Amino acid sequence: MHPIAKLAALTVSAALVLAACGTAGAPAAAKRTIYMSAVEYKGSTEVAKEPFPAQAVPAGGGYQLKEPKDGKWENSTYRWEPGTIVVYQGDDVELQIWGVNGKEHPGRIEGYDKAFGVQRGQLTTVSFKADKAGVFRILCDIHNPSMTGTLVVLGR
Ligand SMILES: [Cu+2]
Repeated sequence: MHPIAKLAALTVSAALVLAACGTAGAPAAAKRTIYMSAVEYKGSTEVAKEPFPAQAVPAGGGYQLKEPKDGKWENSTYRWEPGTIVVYQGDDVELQIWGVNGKEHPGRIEGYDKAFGVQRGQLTTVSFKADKAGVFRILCDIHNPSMTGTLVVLGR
């Protein structure tokens, strides 16, 4: 498994273990400021080294593959970074999201009716009370399905 994938799996595992442990020892509600970014991972190589992929790119805008130009081809994917955030129910959450790549990202948090927009080179603040426990998707409406993060709200 790729080290990044392993780290992501461990992060999700840790969140699930915390969720399964229940409420014993949960800290008092607090303000949680979490710093995130809207990023685009890019990779490239030459046709002479690796053939251009024949597999179609999944629809939704989250994955991009550029046809070879001057013998070189590129690919990229958009992500929220970090992809998983964990808070406790009752916390006042403030997401500070910096737009690194992509002109804009119309985002929203499912289950919290929270919509927001992130622009390149700008900081967007998303504030809400985590009053519902559960696992919620953080979506970008134009970079599906890769730009899907996870908000884990641990119950009390
Ligand atoms: Cu996006």
